[in-house]
Amino acid sequence: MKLSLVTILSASALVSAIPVAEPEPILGERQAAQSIHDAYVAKGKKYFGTCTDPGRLNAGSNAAIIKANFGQVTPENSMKWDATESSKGNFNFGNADGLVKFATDNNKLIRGHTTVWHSQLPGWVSSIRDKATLTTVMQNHISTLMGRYKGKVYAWDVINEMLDEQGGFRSSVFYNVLGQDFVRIAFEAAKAADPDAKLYINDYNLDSASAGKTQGMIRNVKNWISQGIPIDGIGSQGHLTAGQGANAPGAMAALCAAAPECALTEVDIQNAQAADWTNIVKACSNQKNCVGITVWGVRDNDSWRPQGNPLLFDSSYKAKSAYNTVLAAINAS
Ligand code: 9MR
Repeated sequence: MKLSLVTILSASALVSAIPVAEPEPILGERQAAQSIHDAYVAKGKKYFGTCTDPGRLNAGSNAAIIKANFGQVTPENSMKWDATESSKGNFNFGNADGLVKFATDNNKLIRGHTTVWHSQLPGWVSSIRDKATLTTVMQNHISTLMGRYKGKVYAWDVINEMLDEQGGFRSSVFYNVLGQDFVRIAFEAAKAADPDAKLYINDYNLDSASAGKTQGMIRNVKNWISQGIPIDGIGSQGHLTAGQGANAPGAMAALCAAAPECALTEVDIQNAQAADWTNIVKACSNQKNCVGITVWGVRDNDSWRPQGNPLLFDSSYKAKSAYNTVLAAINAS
C-alpha cells in the first residue's frame, strides 16, 4: 500500500494525541534499580542478604531477585533441628542441601541457622533429663549438621534466642539440664566441626542499647569470650515495628563493641517509615566490625508476619520504596 504524506501526518498526529504512559524502566529479573548487595560490598561490607529455602526458591521470582540483588542467604527453616534430626540419629538434609547448592552455584554466602534453639526442637530432645545424654546429643547434632557443610558456610547461629527479656537465661532443656555450661559445650562442638566458620549468638529484642536483654547479652558474651569460649559474633535479629529503627544505631554500637564481629540477621520492619530503614543501614554501616545485614524474606506476603508489609519487595515481586531507601542509605554511608 502506498501511503500519502497526508495519511502519515494524520496518523502521527493521532499517535501523539494519545497520552503515553511513562515507559517502565527495564529492570529484567532484578526488579530493582541496583543490587543492594553490590552497593554494600562497595562500602566494605561482606554482604546484604535474605532468608530463603528451596520451596521459596522454586516459586515466582524469588530466585531471580536473590541472584540479582542479594549476596547472602540464610535458610529460613531447613537447617533447624526439627527439619534435620526429627528422630534421634536420623538426619534429613534434603532441603538444607538444596539451599546450600543454590548458594554455592550462585556465589552467595551462607549464614547457617541454627544448631541450638529451644523452638522447633523435637520432643525427643526436649524430654532429655540427664547431662551426659544431652551433651552427647548436642555434640552429635552440631558435628553432623555443621560437618556436612564444612567450609561452605560463612557464619553459624550456634545458639539462638537463649536470653529472656531481662537478660537472664530463658528456660529451655539446654539451660535447665546443663546450666550455662551448654554455651561452652555448643561453641566447642561448633569450633571442632567447622573451624573456619564464624560462630554467632543470635537473639531478638536487642534493638535498644539500654534494654535489659541487650545489656545481658553484652555482659555474658564478654564473660564467655574472656573464658576462651570461641564466640566470634553477636547477631541482632532486628524484627522491628515503626519507629524502632531510631534506637538501632545505638544498640549496634553497644553490641558490636562486645564481640569480634556483629551482624543484623533477620530484619523486617512492620509499617516502616523510611527513617527506620535508613537507621537500620546506619546501625551496621557505623560499626566497622558489622559484617552485613540480612532481611527475613523477599516479599511482604511471604513474611512470617506479613501484617504491615515488613520487607523490601511487594506481592508482585517489585522493589518497594523501602528497597530504594536502603540503597540510598548504603550509597550515602
Ligand atoms: O520465618 C520462620 C517461620 O517460617 C517459622 O515458621 C518460624 C518457626 O518458629 O521461624 C521463623 O523464623 C524465626 C527464626 O528462625 C528465628 N528468629 C525468629 C524468626 C521469626 O519467627
